[in-house]
Amino acid sequence: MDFIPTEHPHRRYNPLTGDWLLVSPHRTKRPWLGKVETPTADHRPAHDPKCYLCPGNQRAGGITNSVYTSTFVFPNDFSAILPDTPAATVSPHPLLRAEGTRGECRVICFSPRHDLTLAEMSLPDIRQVVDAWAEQITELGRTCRWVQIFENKGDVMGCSNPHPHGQVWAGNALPNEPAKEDRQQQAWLVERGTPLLVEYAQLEAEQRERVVVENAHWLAVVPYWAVWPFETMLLPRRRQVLRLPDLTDAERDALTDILKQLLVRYDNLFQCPFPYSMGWHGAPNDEADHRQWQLHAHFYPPLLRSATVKKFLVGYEMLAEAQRDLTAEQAADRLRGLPEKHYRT
Ligand code: H2U
Ligand code: ZN
Repeated sequence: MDFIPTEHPHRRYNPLTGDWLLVSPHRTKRPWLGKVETPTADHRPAHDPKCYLCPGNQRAGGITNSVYTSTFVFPNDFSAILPDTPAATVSPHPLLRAEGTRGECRVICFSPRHDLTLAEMSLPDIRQVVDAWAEQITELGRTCRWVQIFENKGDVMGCSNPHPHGQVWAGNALPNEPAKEDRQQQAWLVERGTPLLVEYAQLEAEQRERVVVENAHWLAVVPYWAVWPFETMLLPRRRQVLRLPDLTDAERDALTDILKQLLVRYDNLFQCPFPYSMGWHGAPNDEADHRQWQLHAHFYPPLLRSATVKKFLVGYEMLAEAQRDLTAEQAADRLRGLPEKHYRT
C-alpha cells in the first residue's frame, strides 16, 4: 500500500524541538461532539476608565500610566521573575534540584486605543510595536541571557485584559523551549553546515504548500510539524538574522506588513478577534557562538473549527504526544484563501 499523507495516520518530526506529533488526516470528517461556547460581543470603547492599561489610568499598586500616545512599556506589577533574588543552587538530593533565577518582567502596551488589536492597527503603529520589541531585546539582553517577548491574546488564552498588549519576561536562565531549539539548531548546523531555519525557509519558499503569506523579507508558514490547528511561524527568507535588533529598517517594515497580513487572515478565519499566544525566539544573549540560530516568531492559536470551538492538548496529548487531524497543508490552504481585508472594515 502506498503512503498517502492526506489519508494515512502518520507521525511528523519537529526538527526544532526534537518532538514528534501524530497526524490523523482520515478523521477530519468525523462529527464534532465538543463544547460550543457563546461568542462574546465586542463593543469596546477607545478608552476604558476601568482599564489598567489605558493611558492616564491607575494600575494595581497605585502607579499611574503616562498619557502615552504610541507604545508604552512598564514594569510588571506582579513580576514572575525578580531582579534581586539569591543565585543559589539547592540540591538536598539528586532528585530534588532547584536553582535561583533572576531577571525582570515588563508589560508593553501596543497602542493607547483600548478597542484595537494588532490586526486592526495601522502599519505605522504596528511598526512602533516592532521597534519596541527590538528595544526590549537590546535593553534587557545586556543583562539577561533570555528575553522572552510574547503576546497572550484573548480570554480563551487566559489573557486578563483586551487592551492590546504583550509582555517581556527576561532572566538569566535559558528556558526549556529555547534550550531545545538551541541544541537542535546546533546539531543541525554541525551535521549539515547550514542553519536549520535558513534551510527550512528556502524549502518552504520552493514547495509553497505551507506558505500562508509572504513578502520580500518574510515568510509565514504553517510548519510541517505544527501542533495547533492554525499554528504559524514567521521566518526571514533572505538572510540569517540572529536577533530582533539586527533587523534592518526595510526588514522591520516588511515584518510590519507580514504581521498585518497574517493577523487579518487570522481574524477573518472565524470572523472573530483570533486568540493566540505568540512570541519571538532569537539567539540567546550570551558570549557563545550562535551561528546555528535564525530569528523567528511562533503563533499558537487554540481555535479549531469556529470562534468558540478550541483544541485542547489533553488525553493522548498529555500522556503520549501531540496530535492533529487537519494537516498543516490543509490549514495553510485555508488561511491563504482568506481575504486580505479585515472583516470589521
Ligand atoms: P495578560 O497579558 O496575561 O492579560 O497579563 C497582563 C499582565 O499585566 C499580567 O502579567 C500585569 C499582570 O501581572 N499587570 C500589571 O502589571 N499591573 C496591573 O495593574 C494589572 C496587571
Ligand atoms: Zn485599555
